[in-house]
Amino acid sequence: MTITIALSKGRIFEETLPLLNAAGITPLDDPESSRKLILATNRADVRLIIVRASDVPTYVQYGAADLGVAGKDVLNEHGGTGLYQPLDLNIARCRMMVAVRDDFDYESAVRQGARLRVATKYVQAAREHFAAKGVHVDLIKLYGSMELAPLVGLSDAIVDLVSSGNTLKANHLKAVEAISVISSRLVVNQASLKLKRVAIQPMLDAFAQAVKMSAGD
Ligand code: PRT
Ligand code: MG
Repeated sequence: MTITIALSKGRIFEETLPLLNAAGITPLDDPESSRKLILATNRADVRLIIVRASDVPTYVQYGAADLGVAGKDVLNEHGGTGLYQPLDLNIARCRMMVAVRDDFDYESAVRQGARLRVATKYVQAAREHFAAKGVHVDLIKLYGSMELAPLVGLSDAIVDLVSSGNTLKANHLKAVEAISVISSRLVVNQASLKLKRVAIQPMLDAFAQAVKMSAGD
């Protein structure tokens, strides 16, 4: 019985490593230097697959991976169909925010009931946020580099993730609203959890224990 875990390169892989170690799993390759998309681990029955961050829920939903780690942002856009989400791993933390150009008066635009053009990768989250506020928006779907959109007149505002705030600052943008706090979740294929419970449950327990330890209690 092989267990396949889907991860994305970069911060998710790096911040999941200590949790994998706590569960006795060590990858035999580094995805940053290896071109392999399937990584063996010290355990013959556990392998990792490296996919785009936004593709993690899809691999797990269809059972191509049994487990995965995905940001709440990604899970919200995906919808979560077929996924069991037992654990907030409390990693890759950031905030989803509305941002505009430094010189844009967002408050008065909202107060005047202006129709705002909002560029974002997070169309679902943006739609929900502005609908709840009663603000009319035209959403423009982008796949990255949202920060550019207000600078070249594509949009009035963006909805993006912010951690240090340096990217906004470097592009003369300011955050004007917080939408939600984001962290990454463990996701599990619902059928895998039933059929491979003997192998998966100890991993879930080890992850939960490691998360608890890193929270300092
Ligand atoms: O890069 P790719 O298009 O493949 O996908 P991705 O950008 O979704 O993947 P990745 O690895 O960059 O992010 C994976 C997950 O990390 C996201 O789904 C989030 O849940 C989480 N995360 C945490 C972040 C950030 N912090 C973050 N700061 N994801 C992206 N960013 C970006 C943000 O979009 C902005 O462009 O970093 C920039 C802002 O950072 P600061 O530090 O300048 O504020
Ligand atoms: Mg990225």
